[in-house]
Amino acid sequence: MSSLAKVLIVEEIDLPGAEVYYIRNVVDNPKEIYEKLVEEVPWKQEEIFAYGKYHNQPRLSCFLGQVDKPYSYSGIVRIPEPMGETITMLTGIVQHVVDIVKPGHLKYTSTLGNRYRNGNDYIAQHSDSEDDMVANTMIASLSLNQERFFDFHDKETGKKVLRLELESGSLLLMGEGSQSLYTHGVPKQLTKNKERLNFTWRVMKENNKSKIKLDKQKLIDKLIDESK
Ligand SMILES: O=C(O)CCC(=O)C(=O)O
Repeated sequence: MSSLAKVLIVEEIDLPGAEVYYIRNVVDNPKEIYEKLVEEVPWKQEEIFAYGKYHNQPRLSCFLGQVDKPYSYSGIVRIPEPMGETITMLTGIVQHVVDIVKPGHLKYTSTLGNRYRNGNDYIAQHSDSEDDMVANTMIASLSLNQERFFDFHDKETGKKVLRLELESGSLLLMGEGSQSLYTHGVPKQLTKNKERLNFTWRVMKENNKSKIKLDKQKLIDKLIDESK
């Protein structure tokens, strides 16, 4: 069982117009947690819809949380699966840290997990859909095992303005301004060949089904397949 690290230093990241914090060593046993989550989480190779066709995402992923709050992005819709024991425990820790940094913050409903199998896996520059999330809530991003670069690009100029290296056991909090002014992404890093897990906790809106862009037959097939 994990516990919250005893001393937390909240580093304010200098990104003009955006509220971003970085906190190292939020959990005291990241390696053990990583190993549990590789086993416990229903990792999937998802497809995204881009340039008129479906492509495999360059990583594995999962979406866990409250079942009435699906999440749609990149032409796909994710129906949440239940949080297992370890993610439920981590949700408590993440919520606790966020309650300290941002008193009165809403309760997290969901977490999106990404599993980067090696340095070839990545997530392209993007910003997370604010329409699907409750306004003025923070995305809380926990990294486990392999450290990887995490880049912010200015949306207006398209230029890279900040590179962080997210360490195992660290939590990055992205608040107001971080999605509207910047994109973020984890580039390929061929020298970093250990596996990395990342979970981003979000406060999702009550019912965002109207945003579903996936074509209906694909969604029906997916639901039938998942219920087998
Ligand atoms: O892996 C990461 O650190 C970032 C993940 C991310 O940007 C996302 O899930 O939207």
